[in-house]
Amino acid sequence: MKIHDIPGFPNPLRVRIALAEKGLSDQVQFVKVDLPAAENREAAFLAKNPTGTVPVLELDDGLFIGECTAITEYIDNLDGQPTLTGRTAREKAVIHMMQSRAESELIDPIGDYFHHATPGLSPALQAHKSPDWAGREDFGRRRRVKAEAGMRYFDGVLRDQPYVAGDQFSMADITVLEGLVFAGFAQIPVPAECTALTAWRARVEQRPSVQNPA
Ligand SMILES: N[C@@H](CCC(=O)N[C@@H](CS)C(=O)NCC(=O)O)C(=O)O
Repeated sequence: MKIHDIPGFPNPLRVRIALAEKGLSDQVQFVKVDLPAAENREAAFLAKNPTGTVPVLELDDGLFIGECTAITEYIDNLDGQPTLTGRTAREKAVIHMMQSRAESELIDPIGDYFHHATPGLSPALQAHKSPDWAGREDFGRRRRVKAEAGMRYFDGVLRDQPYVAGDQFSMADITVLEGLVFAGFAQIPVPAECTALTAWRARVEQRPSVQNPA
């Protein structure tokens, strides 16, 4: 299988950490997509993923799968022994609930802030981000406020349990972690009072998969 992405970026890292967790790092061929040059907005890439985002998984039969959650589900279930996405109906439901919150309350609003209220990645890519929309900076700032509220929400969660979805590390932890990494790029600090979130981050950053992603 192939993964179309760019190394070191937060959403690609979500899948690269999952691959390392599953011991599948050497099963994948990576194809670099030049985001600063807006290659992801060209027709050839949009044919693979109409949303124009990376990562994209390409299976050997030619099927393209976008979205980190879907890609993680695929790689986690390849060996029939999922460790990141839940085994029972209950585990799956809770992990997907927290994964969805990690996206809607944290990593997605941070991305919106980055692209709408800062210079973003490059002029070439920014040209695709609603340049004529007068309210874009205000939108970006509101998304930052939402992301900061998301940090406080996850801090509260982690005061009561060791991992984002309960007692076990899961894909929701990977998403919150990369949300915080993205916040660093976007220069959104974690509020000082979020001590449980900061302590959890220090702990999960010690995992071999985070230290050495695919
Ligand atoms: N919901 C998507 C988000 C992917 C995403 O936003 N990726 C960023 C890189 S970190 C991207 O491709 N940005 C390019 C753009 O927005 O044009 C997923 O889960 O895969």
